[in-house]
Amino acid sequence: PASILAAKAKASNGNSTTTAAAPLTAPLASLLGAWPTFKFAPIRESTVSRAMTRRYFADLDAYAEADIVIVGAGSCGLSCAYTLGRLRPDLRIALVEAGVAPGGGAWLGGQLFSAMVMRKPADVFLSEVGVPFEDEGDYVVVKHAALFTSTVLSKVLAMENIKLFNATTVEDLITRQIEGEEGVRIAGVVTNWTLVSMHHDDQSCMDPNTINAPLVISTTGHDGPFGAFSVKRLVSMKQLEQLGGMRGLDMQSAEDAIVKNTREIVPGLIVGGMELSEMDGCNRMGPTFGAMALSGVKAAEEALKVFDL
Ligand code: AHZ
Repeated sequence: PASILAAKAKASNGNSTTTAAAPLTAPLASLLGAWPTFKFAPIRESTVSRAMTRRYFADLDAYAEADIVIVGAGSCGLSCAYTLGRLRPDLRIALVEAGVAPGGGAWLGGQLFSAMVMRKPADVFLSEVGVPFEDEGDYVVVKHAALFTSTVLSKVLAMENIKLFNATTVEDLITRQIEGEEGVRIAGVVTNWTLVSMHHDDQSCMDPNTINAPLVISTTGHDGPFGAFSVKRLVSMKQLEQLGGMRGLDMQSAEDAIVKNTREIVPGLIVGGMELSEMDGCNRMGPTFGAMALSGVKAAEEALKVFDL
């Protein structure tokens, strides 16, 4: 029945495609036409509550001590998580994202347009994760930015050693004094539900939670309601004198600079993606995403170097 439905759909819209119809798997196909006798398996409401909360609290417990925390699950943070997760399935990686929907600005290619542009050689990352693209010579085009984001996201979420804590904001950094030196080492993050973080001005004392980790990778994007979080905090805690401030748009130079400068800023804190433009005073690149993917890859490489992992 499934292949008949697919064939009918093709016939009715009149569009001819070269893609062959793919039959549904037998268990799903067996539902088609069987709705009159259809019934879900039984369940009690508390079972659903426990199925969710038991797992979430087990994750909170396990990830209270992580190996790496990635702050921000935009295009850079997700690319970094993918690379680390592939190379080191033994590391426990917490990915903390303020939004309910991970992906940052990478659900659209630019303005409200769908297609996402990546300059070569960032196409190697698309091939690695299995995102199809059109080759236009020096650059490639993914038909919808959401295809990039959802594909990388699905790979990251499927990795056993990565937990995404979305709707969770990093409110502060955990610091340790380095013995005999002036500076601090970053030793984890301070978290809160994003909805709580947004109400610190009108509700009193809603204390946060913490994740200890020897390494934090911050990819919170350029300044905005949530962006450039870690580098701004480094200034307010006097670990950095001032930020360079993101410069105007220069596609040609901006992407190389972001990838090359992706690095450990203070001990225990690597910064990548557009957060780095605020730190270093780099140009923005606007709607071309290759640097975000490859800055994520470089941040992963730097992370493994820092800890000699
Ligand atoms: O919600 C933010 C977004 O998903 C998240 N984030 C920010 N602050 C956070 C905090 N705790 C937890 N304190 C936080 N999460 O970080 C993510 C940043 O994603 P993004 O897409 O904004 O940044 P990116 O550096 O990955 O990609 C930038 C894409 C841009 S901006 C740009 C330009 O303006 O010219 N060009 C490109 C390609």
